This record gives sequence, C-alpha cells and structure tokens, in this order.
Amino acid sequence: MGATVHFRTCNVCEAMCGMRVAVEDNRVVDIRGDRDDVFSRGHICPKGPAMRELQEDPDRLRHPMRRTASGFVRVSWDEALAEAGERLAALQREHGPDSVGMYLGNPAAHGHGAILGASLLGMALGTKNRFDSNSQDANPRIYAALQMYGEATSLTIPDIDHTDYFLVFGANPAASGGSIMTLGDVRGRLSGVRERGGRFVLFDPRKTETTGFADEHHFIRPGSDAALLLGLLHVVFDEKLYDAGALSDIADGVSELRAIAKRFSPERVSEPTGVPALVIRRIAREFAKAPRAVAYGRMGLSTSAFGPLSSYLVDALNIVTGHFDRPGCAMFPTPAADVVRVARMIGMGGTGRFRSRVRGLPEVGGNLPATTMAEEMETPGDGQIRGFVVVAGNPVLSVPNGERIEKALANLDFMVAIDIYLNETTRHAHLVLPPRYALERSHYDLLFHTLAVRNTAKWSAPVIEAPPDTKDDAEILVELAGRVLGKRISPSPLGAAAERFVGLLNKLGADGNLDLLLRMGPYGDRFLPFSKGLNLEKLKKAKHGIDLGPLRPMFRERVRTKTGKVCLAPPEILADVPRLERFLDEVTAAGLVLIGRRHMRNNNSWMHNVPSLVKGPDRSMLLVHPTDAERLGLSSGARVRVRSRVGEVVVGMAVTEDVMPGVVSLPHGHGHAAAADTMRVAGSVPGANANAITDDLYVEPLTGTAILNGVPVTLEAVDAAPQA
Ligand SMILES: Nc1nc2c(c(=O)[nH]1)N[C@H]1C(S)=C(S)[C@@H](COP(=O)(O)OP(=O)(O)OC[C@H]3O[C@@H](n4cnc5c(=O)[nH]c(N)nc54)[C@H](O)[C@@H]3O)O[C@H]1N2
Ligand SMILES: Nc1nc2c(c(=O)[nH]1)N[C@H]1C(S)=C(S)[C@@H](COP(=O)(O)OP(=O)(O)OC[C@H]3O[C@@H](n4cnc5c(=O)[nH]c(N)nc54)[C@H](O)[C@@H]3O)O[C@H]1N2
Ligand code: SF4
Ligand SMILES: [Mo]
Repeated sequence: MGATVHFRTCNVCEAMCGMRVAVEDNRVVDIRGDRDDVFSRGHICPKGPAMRELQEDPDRLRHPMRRTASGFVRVSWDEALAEAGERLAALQREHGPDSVGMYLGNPAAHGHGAILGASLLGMALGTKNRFDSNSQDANPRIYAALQMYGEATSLTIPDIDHTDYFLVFGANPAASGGSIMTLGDVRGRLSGVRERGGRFVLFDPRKTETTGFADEHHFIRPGSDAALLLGLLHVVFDEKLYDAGALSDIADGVSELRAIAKRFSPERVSEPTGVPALVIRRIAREFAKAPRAVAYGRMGLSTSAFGPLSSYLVDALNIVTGHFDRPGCAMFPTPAADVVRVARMIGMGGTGRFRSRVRGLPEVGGNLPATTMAEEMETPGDGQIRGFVVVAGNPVLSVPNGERIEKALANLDFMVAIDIYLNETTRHAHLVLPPRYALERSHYDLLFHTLAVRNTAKWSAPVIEAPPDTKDDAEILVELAGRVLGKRISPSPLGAAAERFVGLLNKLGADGNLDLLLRMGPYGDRFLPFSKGLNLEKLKKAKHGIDLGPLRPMFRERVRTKTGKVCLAPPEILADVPRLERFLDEVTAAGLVLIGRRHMRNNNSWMHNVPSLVKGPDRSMLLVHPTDAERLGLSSGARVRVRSRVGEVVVGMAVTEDVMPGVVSLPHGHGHAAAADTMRVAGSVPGANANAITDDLYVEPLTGTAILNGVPVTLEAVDAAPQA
C-alpha cells in the first residue's frame, strides 16, 4: 500500500515550518519540508524530520504512571485524574489555594490546546504560585512593551522581508529558528537581507551560526547592550539624525531619553562594551539613514542583567529613527486569531500586581519568577507550596539552581506532571499524565502567528491515529481543572468563572475555541461577508496555509497608552539607568562570565533522546577563549570544574576564538545522568546541567527575570591531560 501524504506545521520551535509527512499503516515513514507552504517555502531543520523518531521513541510515555516504592507503574486515566484532582483539592481545602503551585513550560506554548487548557487549569487552581518559562525568557520584553505601548502583548517584529538594514543584538536565529520573530523560511529570510543589497549587523559575545548571514559581527561584553544602545542613540540625537516633528507626533518623553543618551557617548561606552567608538558612530549613522531599517534583540538581552532597559532601548532606537510601524522596519503583526484580546481577558496584561511571599519578586502576566519556586516550597508558613503541577516543563534543567529545585520537588506532599517523558523533573512526580504526541493531535500556532514576520494562518490535522485510551494536553488539562473545581469546597470567584469555562471548553474542544477566535479575528467571517471571511472550516481546506499578506501598520490597534502615543521615557525602566552606570564602572574589572548556547539539533531540555539529533560531535562542551585558557593553564579536551556562587559542574572544554575573551559558553538543557534509565539515549550523552551553576538569586530587579547570560564563574582544571 502506498503512503498517504499529509501537510502540517512543525510545532517544536517558533519558526512554524510546513512539513510534508508521509504515513503508511498509521506510521510516519518520511518527513520533509513542504515547498508549497505559504510561509516556510520548503525550509526545515533536522528537528522537524526527527518528529518521526519522537513519535516512535520507546521511552516516550503512553500511559499515566504512578510512582511507587518499587518504581513507576501504569494506572488508568480515571484513577490518575481522580487521584490528582482529589489530592490537589485536598491540599487547597486544608492549606488554602496558594498551597498548590504550577509551572508551565515552553512546549505548552506550542499547541493551541495546551495554551487554552493550561490557562484554564491556572484559573481553576486560583493560586498566586503560578510560574512559567517566561521568567527565564521574554518577560523583560513583555514588561518593556507594557511600559511603552500600554499593552504587554504589543511586541514589534522585524519586517525582515523588506528591510535594508538589520541590526541584531543577542539572538541566534540561524540556530534557534528565530524567536519573537517567527521566521518561516529561516535561511531564506536571513540570506534575503544581503541578497537584496541590505546590510546585516550582529552584536554577540560569541561568533554564532548567524554570523555567517551577517556583513559584520562584533563581540559585545555580556550585559552591556543597554550602554551600546544608549551610545547609538547619543549619536542619533547629537547629530540630529531623526525627524523631531514626526517623532513628537507619535511619542512622548523624547527629551528625557535625549538627556539620558547624552551621558553615554560612544567614547564612554566603548571600553565597557568592548565595541570601538568609531564603530558605534558609523553604525548609528548607517542605521538612522537607511530608509528601511530595524533593530532586534532577543535572549542575549532579555536574560541579561538589564533585560527591560535593553529591550526598551531596542524599540526606542527604532522609534526615534523613524523605523517603526512602517514596511521594512519594526512592525506589529495582524494575526487571524487575535490572542491579544484573550491575553487581556486572562490577566496576561499586567505586572507587579502581587509579589512572591518569600523574596517579594513581582509577577509578570500573572506568573511569578520561577527562580523563587524552590524557596516557596522550602519555607514554612501560610502559602507554602505543598502540591505542584508541572505542565510541559523540566525546571530541574531549565531554571537557575536546578539542584535546589530538584531537592524541593522531592520533598513535596504531592506532585503531578503532564509530560511525555520520565525525566530529571517528572521522576519526582507522584503521578505523570502523558499527552498524545504532536503528530496525533491537531495544531494551530495560536501564539507564534502573532509574532510572525508575515501574516499567515495554518491549521494542521492529526496525521497519526492515536491509540485508544489516550488524551491530548487540552483534554488532560481541562479534565484536571474540572476535577480540582469539583472537589474544592469553596471555589474562589475566579474558580467559579473557570467552572463555567470548563464546561464551555469541554463542549467546544480546542478546535472549537480556535474557530471562535478566527471568526472574531480581523479576517473573520463575523466582520466580513460570510463568503469572504475566515473560519476554521475554510482554513482546514488550505493544506499549505493561507497567506494574509505582509505586515501592515497597526499603530492605533497596538499602541494603547492613555495619551495614545508611545512612551519613550517609562519611569520604572529609566530608574534603572544609575545601576547601568555602576555596572559600566565595574564590568571591565570583573572576572570570567558564563553565557549560554543553542544548537540547531537540540531544543531546550527535551530532544536529547532522539538518536539522529545527538549523533556527531559533543555539543555540550564549555567554550573558552585562548587567552583565558592560557592564563589558566587549560587546553582543548581537558575536563574543567566550573564554579559559581551556587554550585559547580565538571565538563569537557574546547578552546576557540569564537567566544570573546573573558566569556565562557555552556549550553543549557543537558545533564541527563539522573534520568539515564528512563531516557536511555539522552542518558548515554548526559552532559552537564548549566543551570546547576546559574544563580537563583541573581535576577534582574524590575521583573525578577533570571540572568542566564553574564553569570560570574571561575574555572579550574580537573585533569589537564587532553583526552584521546
Ligand atoms: N541556562 C539557561 N537556561 C535556560 C535558557 C537558557 O538560554 N539558558 N533558556 C530558557 C528558555 S528561553 C526556556 S523557554 C526554558 C525552557 O525550559 P522548559 O520550560 O522547562 O521547557 P523544555 O525544556 O523545552 O521542555 C520541558 C518539557 O516538556 C516536555 N514536552 C515536550 N513536548 C510536550 C508536549 O507536547 N506536551 C507536554 N505536556 N509536554 C511536552 C518535555 O518532555 C520536557 O520535559 O529554558 C530556559 N532555561
Ligand atoms: N535549536 C534550538 N532552537 C530553539 C531553542 C533551542 O533550545 N534549540 N529554544 C527555543 C527557545 S525556548 C527560545 S526562547 C529561542 C531563543 O532564540 P534566540 O534568542 O535567537 O537564541 P539564543 O541562542 O538564546 O541566542 C541568544 C544569543 O545571545 C548571545 N548573548 C549572550 N549574552 C549576550 C549579551 O549580553 N549581549 C548580546 N548582544 N548577546 C548575548 C548568545 O551568545 C546567543 O548567541 O530559541 C528557540 N529555538
Ligand atoms: S526550524 Fe523549528 S519549526 Fe522548523 S523544522 Fe526546525 S524545529 Fe521545526
Ligand atoms: Mo524560550
């Protein structure tokens, strides 16, 4: 029998690659890029085809599991869900709603069902102890958007398809697939800038895979981008490389920003950033004068010591130079399912409305920083976390001071994990509820269409028929929410609303909810004549997706401040400038600092159990610059002990000029020794946990976001002899 061909979108990273999936006898036989996909035009990376191996991975969980004294044993869905609901509700009845915490991990954002279901479970639990991966990720960017545009979800995206000048800080889209810049045809779009005669400039403390697409790469000292950006703005203001009249029409606070930038001349910021003053002056002029230009920054800024300040300054540079809300510049997408409105409804749109009990860290978008999770579990008193739900998360490997988190998880009264593996985190759960794998469920990128460089929409059907007696993320989450609500004696007002929602969601399912969002969205048939408007039925017929056109000006819809103008002088963020000045005085004398690293063949903590992805050279090594290696008497192949305030790891190292002097690089997501028996492939290439040495107390002050890039460390040889 011949294979049946299906088309769908890969949901592993943010790039939304269209895939052509061949299926025979309900087994995937081939996955490749879909050349007709309206967004990704055939591009795919090795992780897309690896979904076949993930689907078949014998270590992937297929049934609910309960932890017993003699290991994990299979239980029925009914038993597992009843027990989980009852035990969580019992803790809340006895100790109050905050006694149950919840961590929502990255893969939950990559499925429309998981997003809806997890929001609902969060509401049902009614706890303030909610955490998510954004506190190791985009919170500073979200915070800056809230302060500047009055809306946490108003995130500008580079219109990379039409720009003449692409200025990038701390992002590695060639490896990451692009983030808060859903790229589709990643390589094609990155090459496109230069192919059109444009210029691509990159600032990163490491020469990355993206360097190959750029005209110039400059090392920058970790954490110092805010100073560099102020240096660029200094030149723009000083040389009047902007249209003051046009700027005052759309933005407030120009003079305050100008006054601050005045203090940061290129000559002043050159030494602490490591970027020559002449380079700063030249790039400022080129950028300001380019007709269509856009500055963009990502993880290297967001998870640095000055996440909000540097994220804000990237946008400020775009706005001041007139590269905002115009083609080829920084723009707001117009997604078909506009979750911005939903986000506002579920409280995504605020910050600092409450604080964590022990350390007083602020919430962002309704979630507290995950770095405070362990202490909230360890510290007795009212509101101590005793029960915990982990949804698609592996905080032992992904949150700073993972070893402390691991101990805290092991001491909980009750933990339930919704995950496809028994890994470093989920092995501490009393119950593990595994969802169907991605190929067995429908898919729509609710979030990433709203962050994409082009307006498109695509729905994917399941390509594999799931075995009986399985559930997807949405079903598990909604059922668990229902059980928690049913068992609790006095649900909170929010819980009562959630109860009504549970009913509705259950009735509609994830796709039914999507249909509603599509119909109410900007292209929906609620607003357009029925024959023209979009709904799920029409979307289902477009196998390669629907192209809704290039990004278009959205100022009025996305700028929602009281004055209707962008705020260029947000007081909370600008109050952080004195700390930046102290940092600049001290940074050149500081010792070695650690930065992270992503590789195209991994994805955070969970793709190391796929043989085709882990084969080849060891990608978990520490990179050290030759001058540092020589000073410390270290050489390639040596094993080295890396120490920080919180812990140490022993890793293999490689000497390379690809990292800046004074900087060492270690990727996160490795450290699989503890789960070697349940994730056998990952366990055979364990690597070390970078988050055993990142610091849970080293957080950025405005949002409490983890500082993952720029962590002070020391190195020491373990066995200096190079290994054979
Ligand atoms: N040092 C350092 N730490 C970092 C980072 C860094 O750059 N440096 N990056 C941070 C960032 S940006 C992020 S987003 C976090 C990510 O860290 P986490 O939020 O912990 O997420 P992941 O490691 O991607 O995956 C977590 C879990 O999801 C499970 N999973 C995969 N697919 C599914 C699914 O469909 N359903 C369910 N229920 N589970 C699934 C996997 O088995 C895995 O256990 O890490 C952060 N940690
Ligand atoms: N293959 C793969 N793809 C992924 C992931 C993955 O783990 N693997 N994870 C996904 C997730 S969850 C996310 S959030 C995205 C992240 O997407 P990106 O942000 O594009 O990816 P990173 O590799 O974290 O890029 C950050 C860059 O910042 C640099 N950097 C570190 N410190 C500084 C600094 O102080 N200043 C400057 N200017 N640069 C600095 C680092 O060297 C690195 O090259 O990737 C997603 N895609
Ligand atoms: S780049 Fe991202 S979306 Fe595309 S195939 Fe790779 S993992 Fe999937
Ligand atoms: Mo992330």
